[in-house]
Amino acid sequence: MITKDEMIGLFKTMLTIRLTEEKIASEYKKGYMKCPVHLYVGEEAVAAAVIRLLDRRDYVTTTHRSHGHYLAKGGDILNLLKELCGLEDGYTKGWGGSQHIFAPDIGIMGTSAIVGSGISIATGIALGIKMKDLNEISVCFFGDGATEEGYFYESLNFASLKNLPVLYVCENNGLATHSRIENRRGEGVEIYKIAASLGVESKKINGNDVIELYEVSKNAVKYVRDNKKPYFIEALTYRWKGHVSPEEDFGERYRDKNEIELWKEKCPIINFERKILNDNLISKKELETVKSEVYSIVEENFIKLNNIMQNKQNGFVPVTPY
Ligand SMILES: Cc1ncc(C[n+]2csc(CCOP(=O)(O)OP(=O)(O)O)c2C)c(N)n1
Ligand SMILES: [Mg+2]
Repeated sequence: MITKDEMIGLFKTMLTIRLTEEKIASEYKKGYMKCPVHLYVGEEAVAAAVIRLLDRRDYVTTTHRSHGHYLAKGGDILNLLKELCGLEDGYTKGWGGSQHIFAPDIGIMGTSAIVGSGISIATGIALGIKMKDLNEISVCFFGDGATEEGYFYESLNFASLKNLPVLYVCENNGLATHSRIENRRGEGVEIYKIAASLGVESKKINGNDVIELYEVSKNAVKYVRDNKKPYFIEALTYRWKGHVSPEEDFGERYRDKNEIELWKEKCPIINFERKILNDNLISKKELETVKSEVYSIVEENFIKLNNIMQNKQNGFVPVTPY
């Protein structure tokens, strides 16, 4: 049973990610942000639920679509924005940009644009944890496309063989750039079953239902930590925005607007909000207070960024001229 504090925490994290991502999308046209952005809008429940169950010392690796994981792990909003602008005081001193955030102080051990690479890094971290006999766990987020890379098979096989404390979280949005999963995998092939065939305990769940995610992840995190063995979660979800664009991209022959609209009805945040209000787990007033708190925090960070960038306007050159 989920407590009220946990519920509010999940809501705050999902909303922080959503508002930050939407604001990045709307500010992008100002031209301050110098790197490509792969936005996480629509998939927030996965990062919020899994990462809330981790300790600060636990390790996370993620992908080109990493802002949500970074924010859920406690990453500072302004530092992320500075990184997107190529500023020297961003998390990777402006060199990494959106796709290469590295924040070891909060356990973000690297995000990478090389699809699938985080899976092997997380597995290596888990091997290190085991060799040092530590109690941390290694958690790895990646997309369905990454499961088609060699890293996936080699890493899961190794983690299974060596009993490594690693939680693999596949965010299956059914898309890899503009390629649909049904055009990439044989009929009836299920990703979580591939993991199981390699000897890794695995489960497929609704990645838009934050409560189901939280409950399954709670067991998974405990399983990995207590047994020092790998676990695999396949979370079914969907990205609303373009693969690498602040805009929605439909009509590119890989999906139509109707499909995005159908998934919007399954919005993880709105549905969670509806549920907790209907079940009287929180009052409307209390929820409004939480919302305006999150809204103000996100807004304040963008105001700070705009001030910084306006002061730099004359002759500003980002560290990495993308
Ligand atoms: C090794 C490698 N191959 C191809 C690419 C180009 N690429 C970038 S993102 C991407 C799709 C990844 O899809 P998925 O893993 O499902 O993540 P999603 O974008 O859906 O979150 C591809 C093919 C790459 N960056 N690295
Ligand atoms: Mg995908």
